[in-house]
Amino acid sequence: MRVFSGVQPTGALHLGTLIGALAPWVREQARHENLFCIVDLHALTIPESVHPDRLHATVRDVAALYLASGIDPDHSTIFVQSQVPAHAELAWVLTCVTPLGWLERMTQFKSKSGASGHVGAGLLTYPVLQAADILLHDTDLVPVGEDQRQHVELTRDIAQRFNHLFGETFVVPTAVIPSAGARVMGFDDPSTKMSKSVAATKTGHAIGLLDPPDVIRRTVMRAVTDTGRETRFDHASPGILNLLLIHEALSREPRAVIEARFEGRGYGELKAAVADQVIATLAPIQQRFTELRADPEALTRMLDDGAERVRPRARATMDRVRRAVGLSIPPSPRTEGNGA
Ligand code: AQP
Repeated sequence: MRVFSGVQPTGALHLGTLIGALAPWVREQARHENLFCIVDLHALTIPESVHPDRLHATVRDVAALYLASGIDPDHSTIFVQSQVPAHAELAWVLTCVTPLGWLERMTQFKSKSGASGHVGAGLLTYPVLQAADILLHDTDLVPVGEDQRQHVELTRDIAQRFNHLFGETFVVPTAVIPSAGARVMGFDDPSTKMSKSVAATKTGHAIGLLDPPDVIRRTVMRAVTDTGRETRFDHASPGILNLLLIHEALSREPRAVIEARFEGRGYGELKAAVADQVIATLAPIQQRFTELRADPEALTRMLDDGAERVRPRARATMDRVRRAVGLSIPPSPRTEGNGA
């Protein structure tokens, strides 16, 4: 099976990104052929939040966090989306076959366009770029957090519509959502998904993967909860359930074991245990990140190499797409010297 997934370099990666995406990628990577992308074109979707002087460094930091979290470059290819221009080329073709109503229905578009002062067209169409990211590489499986399920469903719809209009061209991919921790909520508000953009403006919302232990402990201890003592998964209030789910995702213990541990204890004990667990999980990641970051050239070389490895398949898919819709096929890069 070929796996594709990615993260936007839009800010500090948080515990939700680790539990919902990076950790499941690492757990499954030996079983599949994996492509893990840093989707920097997506980072332009809200231009007001782009920092041109920092984007490049953020991309490298995300690459270092992939490696530090356990992505093994011998099993998995890591590359930067904008280094493979076929992603943008395919996105245009797919935009032309995507009905406007499908995009207007996306819940992320609705929530982000409501929060943004002015709405760029990219905010509406970026799920099509995401579809192109996935379909370009003949992806079978897309491991993502729950918030991305709708976008992978859209990708399937776009692939099927294209195949119907122009003949079998794309593999129709399947979303893989983790059974534990698919939607980590904000510590300040357990009704909102933990997200980078909220974390950038509110303290106490998220735990960044590079946060020091004292910040982690403070954030967890101040997590919004109710005033009761209920620590069973099925009966807990949203704030406590969020802590229990984080505990479950990090410890990989059965729910019954976790419930027995905290039965009849106060919320303080649960919070302290979760804080300890998050600190212990992040410590080796942070140490490895610091080592990797000390050699930015090595990270750049790895990313260049990753883009080189994925270009031939990207080119083959684009040749298939061009043939299907009747566009001419450009000459081979071997004779012309230009990549896909
Ligand atoms: N809170 C979360 N719980 C579980 N999984 C999550 N993911 C993100 N937040 C959570 C998963 O992480 C992967 C990468 O996401 P992304 O950073 O590319 O985009 P996003 O989902 O839009 O993340 P944010 O933090 O909300 O970023 P902003 O604020 O920039 O939009 C995906 O698999 C996602 O499901």
